[in-house]
Amino acid sequence: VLQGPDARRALTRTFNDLPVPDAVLARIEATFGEPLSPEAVVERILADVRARGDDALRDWTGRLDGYRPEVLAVGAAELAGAVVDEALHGAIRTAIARVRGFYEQQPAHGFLNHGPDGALGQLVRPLGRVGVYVPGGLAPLISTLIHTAVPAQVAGVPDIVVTTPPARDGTVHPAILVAARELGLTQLFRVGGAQAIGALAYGTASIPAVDKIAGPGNLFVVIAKRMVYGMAGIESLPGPTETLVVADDSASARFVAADLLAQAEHNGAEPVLVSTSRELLIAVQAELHGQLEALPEPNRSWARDSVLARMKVVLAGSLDEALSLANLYAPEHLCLLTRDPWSLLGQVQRAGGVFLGEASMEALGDYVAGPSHVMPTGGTARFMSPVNVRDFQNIISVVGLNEATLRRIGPAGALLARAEGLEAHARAIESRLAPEPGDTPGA
Ligand code: HSO
Ligand code: ZN
Repeated sequence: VLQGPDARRALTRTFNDLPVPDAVLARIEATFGEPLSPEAVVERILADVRARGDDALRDWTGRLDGYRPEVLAVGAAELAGAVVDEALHGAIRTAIARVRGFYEQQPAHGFLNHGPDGALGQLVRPLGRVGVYVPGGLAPLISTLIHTAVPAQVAGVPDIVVTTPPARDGTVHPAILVAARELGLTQLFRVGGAQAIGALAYGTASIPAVDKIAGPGNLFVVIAKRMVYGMAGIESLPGPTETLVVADDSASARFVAADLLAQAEHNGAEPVLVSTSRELLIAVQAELHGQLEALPEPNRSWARDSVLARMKVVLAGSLDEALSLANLYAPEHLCLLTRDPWSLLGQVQRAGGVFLGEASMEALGDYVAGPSHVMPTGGTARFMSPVNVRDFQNIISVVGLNEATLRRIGPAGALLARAEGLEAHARAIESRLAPEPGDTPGA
């Protein structure tokens, strides 16, 4: 149990060091026959995708995912034929409707003010083509497709391309196909990992290059997104998930443990518990143990790995200190299980999402609460936000001034231009201030 300065130290993160688990390094060495850094692996894959396009995608998918897809695109018949049971189908519809309903409330318009100066404003336009990365790996993340594509659709993006790694038999999970169909998406490709990010950034014969790539992924996907940034836009760098629970003595140890374990079953997850009550910490310890034992495999191993390898437990002197630690850590999820969570909201400065009270557990947020579950991880909530409509729009500044304004502010512009040593700039302004015969009159 960490306290005081030790807790501050343990919850301080530097974004530049993406933690690389030993298991990842071991897998790299087994795959490549030499000890490479994850960055070196991603560089290799990206360069190959850029040089050889679809063939590189096929080869890397075969090598890393265990299936070599001859045809990368999911065909129309496969998409149309996917079936899940009625109840799951209904839940998919519910999730889509809830997420859409949430993003339709996000203010996302521009402004154009016609005033005495003429007109100044911002045009807001949807991006043209967006890539959505849906992780495969341990679980088929149906919800991630919904939670990334819907904000893009609400933004008005006309063209959405989805990539997701195939299972070892080459299939894409039927629920992902059904969700895609419900969303009206038709461009799906069975390719994942860094190679998928490369394909979306550079384009290949099968996969069109996109303007922006969104969606969470493993370490290799995150590194690839960092490396292609500039070729394509990147919404943020969501990686392994974290949940920080702030609990006081009123919290239910059963719920606290359940929420920590829910996120712990994600690969590489980091559960953090900050409590003002020593009794609660002890009770949660026992609950974690019991609930872990009760989980089926493989979930128990996944969750146990996160708890044993990365869980942090902090005893805070007050709720103020708990919130200050939470802001320092900047968690993807901040869960407030306290007597009066609303009274703490004003102190929340850095988090991907804040979940207030027992009826708002983060697991519900993963599916049907409304806001996208694609949130900044690894401390990037210091400067990034959850996926939202604005990620899928660009802003165009509008300048439409009139003659009177030109006369008023032109001299200041010319003066600044000369101070920068940029004579042609100054003259461009002054030519309008002193028009010559034959110039068209100003607006
Ligand atoms: N909690 C994960 C998202 C997710 N959970 C998808 C279940 N499915 C990252 O925020
Ligand atoms: Zn989750």
